[in-house]
Amino acid sequence: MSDCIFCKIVNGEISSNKVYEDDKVLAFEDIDPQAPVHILIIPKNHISSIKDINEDNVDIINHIHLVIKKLAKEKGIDQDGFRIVNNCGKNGGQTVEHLHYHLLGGRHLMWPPG
Ligand code: D5M
Repeated sequence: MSDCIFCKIVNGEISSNKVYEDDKVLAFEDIDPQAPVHILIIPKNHISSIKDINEDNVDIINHIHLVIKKLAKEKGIDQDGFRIVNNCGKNGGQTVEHLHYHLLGGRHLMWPPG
């Protein structure tokens, strides 16, 4: 989508600190990190939110989870634990309308979220 920040990151119009890339997924450091490790994992194809996941594109969710597992290990946060966050819609706190998962780790994370 032409006015989507994350699509612009995928196509190189906006730079990012990439940590992983394959044909389906891109992962990069969050611009406003909330933990020592804070990575965003996104599908390269534009999907606005989890609400647009269906039978035809649900495989990307499995793939993203495998990438998260790999990144958690690479970043050394798999032993002590980490958190995956997907914000959906206004009340969920979603600010960028391109499906993304936050991978947060490297410190003890509080619960419940604010
Ligand atoms: O999370 C959207 C997240 O996207 C938020 O943590 C900031 C991050 N963000 C926004 N622009 C950029 C760029 N250009 N690079 C890296 N990270 C970025 P949400 O769940 O929608 O609130």
